[in-house]
Amino acid sequence: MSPAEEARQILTTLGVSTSGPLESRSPIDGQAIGSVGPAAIEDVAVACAKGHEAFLQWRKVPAPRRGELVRLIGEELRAAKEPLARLVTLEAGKITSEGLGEVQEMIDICDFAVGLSRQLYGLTIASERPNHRMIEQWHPLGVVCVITAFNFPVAVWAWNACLALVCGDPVIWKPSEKTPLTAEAVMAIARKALSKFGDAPDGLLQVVHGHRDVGEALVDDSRVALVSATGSTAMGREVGPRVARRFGRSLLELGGNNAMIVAPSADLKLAERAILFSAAGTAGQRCTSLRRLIVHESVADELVARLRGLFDQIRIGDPRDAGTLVGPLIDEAALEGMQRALQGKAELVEAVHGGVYVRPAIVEVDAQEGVVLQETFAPILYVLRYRELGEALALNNSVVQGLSSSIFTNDLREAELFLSSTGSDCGIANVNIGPSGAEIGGAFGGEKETGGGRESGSDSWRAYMRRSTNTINYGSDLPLAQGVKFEV
Ligand code: UN1
Repeated sequence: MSPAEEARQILTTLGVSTSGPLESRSPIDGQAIGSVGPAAIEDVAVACAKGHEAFLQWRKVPAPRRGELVRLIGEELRAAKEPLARLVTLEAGKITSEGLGEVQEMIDICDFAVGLSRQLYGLTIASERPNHRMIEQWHPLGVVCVITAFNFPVAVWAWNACLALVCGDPVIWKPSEKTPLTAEAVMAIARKALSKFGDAPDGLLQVVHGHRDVGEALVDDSRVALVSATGSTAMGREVGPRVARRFGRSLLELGGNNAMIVAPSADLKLAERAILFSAAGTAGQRCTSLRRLIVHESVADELVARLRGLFDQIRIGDPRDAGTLVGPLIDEAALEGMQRALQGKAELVEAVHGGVYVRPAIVEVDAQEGVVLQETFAPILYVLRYRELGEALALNNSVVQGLSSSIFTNDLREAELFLSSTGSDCGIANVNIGPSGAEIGGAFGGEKETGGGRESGSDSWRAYMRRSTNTINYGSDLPLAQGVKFEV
């Protein structure tokens, strides 16, 4: 079936009907599979006003009741898992298993957020004054704008939206203009949950489509309390200062240039599998994709030879076919980026249907310089060699990005050093697994030009709430802090 026909069927099943001048093209064959109407700048202001109205209501709903809405969203996602995953495959080009994995990631964060809705704990703090008590409470923050990228067209919304909802915040979603249909599908699924929930305010979950101007209008609107943006470092460099100018908050999840160190004691069979998935999986289009392999010289020849053999066997093609491991790049521009990095040497696989299909590349380099320092959103694995672990750590850390990293070693000292304060400087550091494919339970994000934000698990929820510090005097005196005397 053509992607267009299949998309039409899925959209009908999910009850989505859209039209408009913003076309969505399937990377499978480069053909249009549907379209949506982009928002006008005035629509953004209306969305923000509606969002703010919703906030005034939603913040009064008890958090465990807000969790009930997220529980219902999780149920609807379970019911729609298969068609939504297929739509992700059609619109983003992910293989079937990864499309399903992405929707599972949404379900997982729903479960996490439901539990969290009863655990938005504050603190009790010892006061220095007699008959005083200090506490810290967490309150809803306001409208959250979620800007997402094409490569995780639905899961990243869920990481943000599920936490925002239980924290008491409405969400306005600006999806990538390359993946508007999956966003519409998610909204249709969410609407089912909203109608079962009953009395949620209008404007609690909204989507606005469009290009840069729409994103900018959202970023500049002072009713948006938090802008959570996933995308390139260049995008974050624009968004961060714009939000800061109006003293809004931002949560940035930007580029990665993730490395793996393979030490002499590594289990090479395990390392090979991890490298294959993290470098070639998702056609190298994850922010966590493995881009730099730093291998000890004693195992480099053997490992690189084995990897070349494996990379030659990778089945590349229609991501819907069983057995395909690597689907298409998102578009021609992605191919241009890959060609720039490889000086025109990217190996094109006979275009199965008219999409852009490339063979993941392995490039051995002598030094970490030039393109190796940049994030090219395509399946290119640079290989560097090292002699001493200190050298490998320095290579791992001497790029401007700081998202994810990993080491393969069976030496406890090396593993612990890698995870220590003088080891990897990334937000994510793994041992004996690759840098990609994180679970939702951990905080996700990275340092340096990756933007510093943390989404998803652990205590990332705090970014979606405001902290209130309260001191309560239950005595009949008024002692001042620091022993200050002030009496007439
Ligand atoms: C992204 O590429 O923007 O850790 C997110 C991973 C996924 C999320 C990637 N869970 O690879």
